[in-house]
Amino acid sequence: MEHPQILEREDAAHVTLAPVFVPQLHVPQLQVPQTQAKLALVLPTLHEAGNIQAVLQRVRSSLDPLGIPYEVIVVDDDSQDGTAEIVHAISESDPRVRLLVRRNARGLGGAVVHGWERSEAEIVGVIDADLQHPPELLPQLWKAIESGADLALASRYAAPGGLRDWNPVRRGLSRLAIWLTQPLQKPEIRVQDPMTGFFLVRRVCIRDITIETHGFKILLEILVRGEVRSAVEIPFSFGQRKAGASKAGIKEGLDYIFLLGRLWRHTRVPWRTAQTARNHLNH
Ligand SMILES: Nc1nc2c(ncn2[C@@H]2O[C@H](COP(=O)(O)OP(=O)(O)OP(=O)(O)O)[C@@H](O)[C@H]2O)c(=O)[nH]1
Ligand SMILES: [Mg+2]
Repeated sequence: MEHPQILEREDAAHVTLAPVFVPQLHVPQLQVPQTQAKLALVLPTLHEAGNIQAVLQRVRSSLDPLGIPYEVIVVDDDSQDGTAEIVHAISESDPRVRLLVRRNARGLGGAVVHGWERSEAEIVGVIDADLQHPPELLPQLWKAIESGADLALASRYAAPGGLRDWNPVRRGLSRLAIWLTQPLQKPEIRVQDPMTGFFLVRRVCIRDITIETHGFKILLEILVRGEVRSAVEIPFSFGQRKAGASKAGIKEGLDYIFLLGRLWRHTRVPWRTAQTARNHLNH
């Protein structure tokens, strides 16, 4: 019997190999389960002891029927009002609820990024903890992502959404703030509510950007600087906070103006070259 020759790479090109008979084995088709993308939903909290139990209950009741892997991450900035203790007690009986306490940091945007960075989930999201965002909208947002959207947002401006209880001044300022974003937004994914605090996004779309951690409006930054190719708006009515006080004030307004300034500068250079900094979201 002739032994197979070991050919040098150069020789191999000149050799015509005889066809080899490979017996066809009839292996039964194995059903390989599709790996389901995981959701990490962050609830940023600052003094939300009066709301956190109810919101966690409603979030879990909304996500459970979907049968998806998920984790709910409460990022509390050392509220000292019992918020952390309530979340800790719930997390003892449900490991999908996680508590992260930041001791020497403040800021909504930073809290959200902090939570996203400490998860491996492919889909990340955020919802306010004061029940102004109805958790019952989560299945619709999730379905939009599952159907292929890069980003799904709960929109106060897509009809028939609304700002039920806002006074005319706040309504006007909100409209003005949104109008200012129009030239910044990419035309192909321009949305009506780029400042909502309730949305889900594919992690891959934000892995190459650094999100400003002291901002209040991280969605706008994601829309302008991220790699989002499609966005779906699900309308909803913005409710009243159930308990506690608002943290949105003059400082947040000023932060927003600075954010617009930075994003204006960003849009003057090509998308790609502006995205040099990498953050830790790059899983
Ligand atoms: N961890 C953390 N969470 C914050 C901070 N500021 C606000 N939050 C949370 O972010 C969410 C939104 O804050 P709100 O004060 O309700 O702001 P808003 O909804 O724009 O304003 P209102 O309509 O007046 O309630 C809530 O869940 C807050 O508890 C912060 O500095 N750190
Ligand atoms: Mg609120």
